[in-house]
Amino acid sequence: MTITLTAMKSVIVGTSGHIDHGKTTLVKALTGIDADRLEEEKRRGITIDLGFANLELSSASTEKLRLGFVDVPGHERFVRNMLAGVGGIDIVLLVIAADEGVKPQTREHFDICRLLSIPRGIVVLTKSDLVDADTLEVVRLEVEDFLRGSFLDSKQTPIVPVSALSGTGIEELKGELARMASEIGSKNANAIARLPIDRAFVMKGFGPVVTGTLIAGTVQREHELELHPSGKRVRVRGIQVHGATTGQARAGERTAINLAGVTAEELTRGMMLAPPGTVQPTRRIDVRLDVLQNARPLKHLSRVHLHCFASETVAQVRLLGDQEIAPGTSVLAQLRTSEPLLVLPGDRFIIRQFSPVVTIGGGTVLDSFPLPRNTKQAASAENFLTELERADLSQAVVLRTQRRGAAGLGREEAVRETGHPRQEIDREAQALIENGKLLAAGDCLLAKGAALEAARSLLSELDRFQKGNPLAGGMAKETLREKLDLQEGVFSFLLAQLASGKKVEVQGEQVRLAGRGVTMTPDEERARKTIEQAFLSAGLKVPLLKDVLASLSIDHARSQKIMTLLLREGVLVKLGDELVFHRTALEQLRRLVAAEKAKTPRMDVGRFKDMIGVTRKHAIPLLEYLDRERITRRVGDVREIL
Ligand SMILES: Nc1nc2c(ncn2[C@@H]2O[C@H](COP(=O)(O)OP(=O)(O)OP(=O)(O)O)[C@@H](O)[C@H]2O)c(=O)[nH]1
Ligand SMILES: [Mg+2]
Repeated sequence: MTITLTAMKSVIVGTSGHIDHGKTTLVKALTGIDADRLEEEKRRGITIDLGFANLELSSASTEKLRLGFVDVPGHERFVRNMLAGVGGIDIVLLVIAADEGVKPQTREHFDICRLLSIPRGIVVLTKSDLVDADTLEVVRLEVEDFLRGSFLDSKQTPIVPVSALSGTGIEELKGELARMASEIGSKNANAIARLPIDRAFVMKGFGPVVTGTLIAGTVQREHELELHPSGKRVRVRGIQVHGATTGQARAGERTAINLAGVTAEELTRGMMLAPPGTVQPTRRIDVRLDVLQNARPLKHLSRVHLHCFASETVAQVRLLGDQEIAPGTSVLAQLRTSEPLLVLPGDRFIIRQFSPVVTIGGGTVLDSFPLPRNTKQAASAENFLTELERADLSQAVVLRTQRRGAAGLGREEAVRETGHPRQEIDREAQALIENGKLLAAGDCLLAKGAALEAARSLLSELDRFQKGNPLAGGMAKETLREKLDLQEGVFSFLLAQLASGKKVEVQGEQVRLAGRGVTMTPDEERARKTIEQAFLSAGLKVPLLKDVLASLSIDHARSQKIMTLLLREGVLVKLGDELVFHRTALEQLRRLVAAEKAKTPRMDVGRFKDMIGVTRKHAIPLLEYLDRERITRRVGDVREIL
């Protein structure tokens, strides 16, 4: 026997429409499932919260289709619940009762679907049994008129009259659903997984369970996920897709996850699950904002309710330029939310008036990590967003790198900002580096212009320092980096570039302009010779450093610098606070001690003193020096010559 595994395509269908127009009844007629699961819903005969059902269909090409239904409430007071379910749906069933026609929540739900860019839908005229053929025709014309020019224009999408009572039209509707569902392309299962939680509850014997429509990526059993916005790490203990246990859920599936590592109290609707350490919630979002034709003008600093997928929060609207947005227009704006929110570029959202609460607009997330800006920078932010709006991933990476200037864009930041997985970012970055559009500075991406500018500042900073400190012979790398306020990776990259271009010379921890070492005046040069000579001729019986310096004709600060230079070059060696030796003297000492080994391999301090003729005060530091240099080794009170 051979087993053929038929790939099942999952498609999410959401209902929409005015209260009592027959949404829940329609879902039941299609699936056999009553989506009203709350006792109160049954008692009052209305839907209050989201309901779920599923149905398997075969398309004309016998492809297996699994339809997950999200049934929403029509009551105007429960639009917020409707909003929690409508994000992530593939097909909307706009339900309009034939005996009532277009009503307020028909309009509001339709506006919401449009603003969320729900890609396709079917208009269902329910309760067709309650009207005669002429009335049905009139309603159909009214509905066609209402939807003209929209994504539900009757030229591209069917209007199906049904009666749940008699069953008329139900099979036809299933046929339309199957046809439409089979046209939907498969979703990207490799994207960063995101599950907006629309329900959280405890299942006896299992613990906390969350449900939602997996809007992107794949979730696997036993994997770790991060709960946003709390940042809590949780483990996937079990997964169900459409009520069946499975090892993984993929984008587009109605998913229930049994979680470990979290209590039910820590879970609520509106939270989002994603792979750990990839994406992050934010409170500032730059968006394209559309205000509905029938809304009031939306003023700068207005407070609104913001809905995105299952989440809901209050946000302040900050306009970039104008003082208000006229109805029926669209502008770029920033939303500052009162709660942190996990959103990514391209996500759609809805805004509702603060009070009275009605839907007034919506839009698209462009940038969930805008850089801080003042009013003067608003214009450049507007340019950035306008370009970003049209950009593909590669262009977005370039734009986001450019705006970071010399700070560069870390790859993890690129993941967080774009919402694309690291692999994709690396692939785009590689191509951009290869074709010369961006530079790789360690883990950072750097725009060419920014790199050139930073290199220029580096050289001029170095030049300024070296001019001011001619005896320093260069600048400490770390000081220069801090001065320029550059990240480690970017700084080392620039130094390496400038060094290979023979613009600078790096020596240990020091950097200097190429060919620009120490420059000395004639009296400094003389002082240097004097110091060196003083120690050279003294051998091991060295004079006090302060006496040598006092004998010079130059000021203390300059003589100190010359000392530093001599020490750095290794001409002089410092063995104590005031104790300095010439390199040659120490070399002679090493030879002397090594030769001494033939006579006797051990010596105490006394013998060492006699051997080289110095006081105990000098003998000890010299012996310690020899220990460090591994010429001798201390064993108790004596030194063993190695
Ligand atoms: N005659 C007739 N009655 C219907 C039909 N469909 C629904 N109804 C009735 O209309 C009433 C409302 O139906 P629901 O399915 O609860 O309406 P709903 O759109 O889900 O309502 P909310 O969820 O509260 O917005 C119920 O009494 C149904 O029996 C139909 O095709 N024909
Ligand atoms: Mg209902």
